[in-house]
Amino acid sequence: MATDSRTTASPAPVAAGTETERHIRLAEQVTAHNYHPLPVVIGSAEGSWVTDVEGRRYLDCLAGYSALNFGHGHPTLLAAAQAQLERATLTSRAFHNDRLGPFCRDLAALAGMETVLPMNTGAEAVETAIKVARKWGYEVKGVPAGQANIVVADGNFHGRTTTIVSFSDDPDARRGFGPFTPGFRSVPYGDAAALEAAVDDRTVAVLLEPIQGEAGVNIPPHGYLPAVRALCTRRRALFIADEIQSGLGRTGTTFACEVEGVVPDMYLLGKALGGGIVPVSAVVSSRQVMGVVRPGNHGSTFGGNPLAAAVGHAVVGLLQTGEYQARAAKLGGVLRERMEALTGRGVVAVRVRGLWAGIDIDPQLMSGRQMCERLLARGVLAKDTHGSTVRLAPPLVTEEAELHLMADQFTAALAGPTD
Ligand code: IF1
Repeated sequence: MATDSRTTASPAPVAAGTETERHIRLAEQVTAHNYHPLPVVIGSAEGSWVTDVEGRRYLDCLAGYSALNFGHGHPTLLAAAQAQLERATLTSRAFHNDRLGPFCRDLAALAGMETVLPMNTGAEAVETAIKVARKWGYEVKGVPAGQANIVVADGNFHGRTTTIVSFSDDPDARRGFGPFTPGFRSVPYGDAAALEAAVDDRTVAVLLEPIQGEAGVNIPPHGYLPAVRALCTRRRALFIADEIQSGLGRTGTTFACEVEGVVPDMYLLGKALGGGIVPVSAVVSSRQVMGVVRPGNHGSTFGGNPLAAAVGHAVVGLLQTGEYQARAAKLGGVLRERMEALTGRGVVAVRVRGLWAGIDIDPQLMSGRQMCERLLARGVLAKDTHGSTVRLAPPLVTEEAELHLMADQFTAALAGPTD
């Protein structure tokens, strides 16, 4: 794995006649415009680094929105995938396969839970959790049929399906996609009193990100998650923690909920569970909750396939040692120190948990997108989120020297664009 990380790109604007321009032009012609990517065309990747089609290298500080916690091409994960590719990749759930059981056993144990329902994307895990919580509400809690409600938080991001955007407050995610799925109510994130007021006898679940990712690494007040846990226990509602982005080592612990000693009734996992190689997601819970699901209720063509299970199992193996969680916690201190030093120098606020940061750029200075364009020119890949926030989520394999390199370029980018 290349670790010579001293060189960084200094990409010029997209020059005519280059490979970069050719690829971007082709993509604009033949793909739907549901994204506005930065003008870089990645050809290869290793560890925390990617190389574009012009041969320029960039430090990847987005890491696939935390799907690449273990970096690009982690040797253990590649080996697991390559070995399984030559054995069996898909069997459907009409039959058993020899990878699913060991994966689910060890994932459940990692989460301190009993049962796993394997899916593929994060949104599928969220949709699965909504269905299971509703069915549990009717069959176990005794909510009248069709009357279940689920409480969510303002500023949430749980995926892009029609039901999920039904409870989003992002106009761009909702406009033009109605009619929407009923049965959801939203309250201010971090406000335990508002949550308590919203929960009633027909509330089957509270669905929250322990730290809101798309909202800009929005960390709730200390005590909020324990209050959610206590409320859900008291009102017999399921606490569903969406750890699809915050989980699997990103925040310095296996799950973000851990930092306040909270155990939800369901973990929703995805992104890094697939090692950045295949889509793997899962709902992890107790037998009592998952017991409401019976054959024919739910499933998917690829959910629990042997290739996904083999990679997911290797990911669980990496997390069992605690090594990556410890790295994220330790290096997160470096990230915090370097970013907080920029407060008042173009940065107005910094939020850090583990190797995950939301940096609010002074909107008077530039937008988050402009900052990401400046970082691109300095060989650092990052993604803005709403307004002028830049999200930083480098792979957990990133070296301390690489974090300092990123921070040096971040500091320089605040001062001005490359000449
Ligand atoms: C895009 C955002 C991040 C998630 C949480 C569920 C899902 C996600 C907490 C759904 C997915 C992705 C989606 C991707 C970009 C990225 C994203 F900007 F969209 F909001 F990370 F913040 N729960 N987040 O973060 O998982 O179905 O995508 O596998 O849609 O552009 P998915």
